[in-house]
Amino acid sequence: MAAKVQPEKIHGELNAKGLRFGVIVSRFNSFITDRLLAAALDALERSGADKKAIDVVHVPGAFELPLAAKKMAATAKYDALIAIGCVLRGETSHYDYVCSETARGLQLAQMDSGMPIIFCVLTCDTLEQAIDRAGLKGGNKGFESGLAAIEMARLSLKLRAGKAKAAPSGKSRPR
Ligand code: INI
Repeated sequence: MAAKVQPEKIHGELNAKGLRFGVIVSRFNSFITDRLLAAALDALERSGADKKAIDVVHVPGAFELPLAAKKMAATAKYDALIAIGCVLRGETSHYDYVCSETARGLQLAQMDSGMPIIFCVLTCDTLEQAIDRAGLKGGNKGFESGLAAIEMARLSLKLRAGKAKAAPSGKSRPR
């Protein structure tokens, strides 16, 4: 009988030692974003990140997160970024524009730069829903984002190293 094929599992370890992080935080709804930030920093530091290896940048609102993230990614100083914001639905369509452009802009910045940018932007109908996700019933999305940043930073380093191994002479494999 043929031996079972065992696929190689590749993942990023949750070890932040030696990694550098940039965190961009929106001041709008700071009652929520301050709590998300504290939990994200807690996750990074408890996983071994050095305080001095984390830069925190503040922007006015969620809509400003993508540009700041793009500029930080361009410095190539970081292994991963975390974008923190909280958008609460109001009476007009403003909410929809802010949500969609923030998500789109962050994804574009991530894909253009190749640097992991973690989406820690709460998009909620009510303040209660946001509070639940910033340290109450729903846990804390900031903490989850910190862990996601570490995992993606490690995975990116691994995939980069794998690429170098596959094509040592700088020649890429034909597709
Ligand atoms: N910014 C937020 O981060 N959250 C919100 O809920 C919000 N609302 O509802 O208006 C918000 N608006 C500001 C926006 O992000 C920009 O800072 C502003 O439009 C200036 O560009």
